[in-house]
Amino acid sequence: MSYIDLRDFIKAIENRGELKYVTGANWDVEMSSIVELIYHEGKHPKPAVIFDEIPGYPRGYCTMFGMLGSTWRIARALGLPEDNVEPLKVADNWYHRSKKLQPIPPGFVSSGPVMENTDTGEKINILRFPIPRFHELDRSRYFGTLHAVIQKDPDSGYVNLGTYRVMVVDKNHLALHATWGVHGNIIYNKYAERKQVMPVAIATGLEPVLWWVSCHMDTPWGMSEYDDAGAIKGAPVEVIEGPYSGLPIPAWAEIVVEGECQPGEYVDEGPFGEWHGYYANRGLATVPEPLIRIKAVHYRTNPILTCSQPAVPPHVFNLQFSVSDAAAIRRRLESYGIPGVKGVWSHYSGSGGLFNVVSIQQLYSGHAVQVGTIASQYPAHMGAYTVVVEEDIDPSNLDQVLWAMVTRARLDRQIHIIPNCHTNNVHTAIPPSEKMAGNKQKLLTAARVVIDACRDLSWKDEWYPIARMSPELRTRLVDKWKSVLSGLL
Ligand SMILES: Cc1cc2nc3c(=O)[nH]c(=O)nc-3n(C[C@H](O)[C@H](O)[C@H](O)COP(=O)(O)O)c2cc1C
Ligand SMILES: [Mn+2]
Repeated sequence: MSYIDLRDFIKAIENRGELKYVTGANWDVEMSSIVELIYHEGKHPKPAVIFDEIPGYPRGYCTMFGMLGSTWRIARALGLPEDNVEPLKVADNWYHRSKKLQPIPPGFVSSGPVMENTDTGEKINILRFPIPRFHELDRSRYFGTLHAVIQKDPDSGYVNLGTYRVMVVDKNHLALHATWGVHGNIIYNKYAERKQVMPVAIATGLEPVLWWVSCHMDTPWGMSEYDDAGAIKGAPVEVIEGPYSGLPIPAWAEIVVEGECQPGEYVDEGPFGEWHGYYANRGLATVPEPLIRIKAVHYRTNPILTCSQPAVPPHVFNLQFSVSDAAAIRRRLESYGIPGVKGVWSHYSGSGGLFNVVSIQQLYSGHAVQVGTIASQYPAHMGAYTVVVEEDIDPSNLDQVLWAMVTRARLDRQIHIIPNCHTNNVHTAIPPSEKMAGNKQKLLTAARVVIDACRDLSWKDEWYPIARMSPELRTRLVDKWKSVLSGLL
């Protein structure tokens, strides 16, 4: 990989012309909202944004948003070809590369840049960093939004990295929000049931591969995201044994917090605007979540706090989920031995993960339903629509997908509602009253829908001809009528 840390990656972004420096923006909703404007309303490719000279903070204490907000940045981060960075091409390249990866465990080193400064005891003050408050209705500032929460499974000893938002409680306490079913929640519950203290580390200012593996659902339970990151990087991730937690912490991160959760210690968390554009846990009410007591903060000189701004899509991290989910779904279909899959895309206006399209060459009856049903279960935590289209439809082109949906499906037969699938407490169509039993959260399920937008193979010989110009006519026309068409197409 051509970069070792975030700073190296930033240099490459700058050389490419995809970096924007902004000075003078406030930590209180200004930085995040500027990013929201760019990502919701701006033109592609959208820049990574570094904020410096944040009022109340020393020059050099920066934040960075949009690390992987363009297809070129994703391609560069994952070691993919950079000549064609069309979204579907990048997803396709990632699918082919990800199939061949072999895990590489992390390598321990005695020290690294993150140890340039360490605060402990009275010196601990998490607010020494320009931590944003992200949305106008958020109550608190969030330290962890583009980061890894590092925990060890007490049974197997495997080390998990996951992006679970981390709220500032006060200068030496944080709150952890790991929803049901995510690996960090499973691990937390094990310590809590045994009434044991859980060591935890939070690393931010990550290089892009560590961020990629931490926030996507692709790494299975029991496999360390460190090993997955090593596979992508082609070399072990350098880690230091955290002096206060015993956990392996990334040597090249910008900031690492070491801390612990005491059994039974909770604190009010939220509200926080989420990835699908809503305050969806219990609306604007707070929810008790595990408290983290900070034991030590390690950081580089002039640290860069990396951030994500969840918002109404399209937002700053939708694109990377489109690429990751597309490849993950395709590999899962393949692992079932299913033939004929031509392409997969997860639409970013579907919040990333909630509107997924698979194109297939139909090879047998029921093929589309088989594909759709399996694909519908990824991502595991929450799902909505999976649309299966034929191979003449580009799954990333919503115009084409909609055309197939409205013309090729017999609606009474080809929309399949699968009830009782897993969902979690941030489902936006379940009212708050149904999420609670007294003051206890209920376990929830919800339906997922498979739309088979493929023509029925059983009368293939009679399919209505398509009134679409042939590729030959197109090529001839574009050539002959260049003078009329140039600038119009
Ligand atoms: C910006 C961002 C914020 C996220 N916040 C949370 C969160 O607060 N809680 C959570 O459970 N998952 C959150 N996720 C999703 C998890 O990171 C994702 O499910 C990941 O797979 C978790 O790792 P795991 O599979 O090891 O559990 C977030 C993802 C992103 C990109
Ligand atoms: Mn995991």
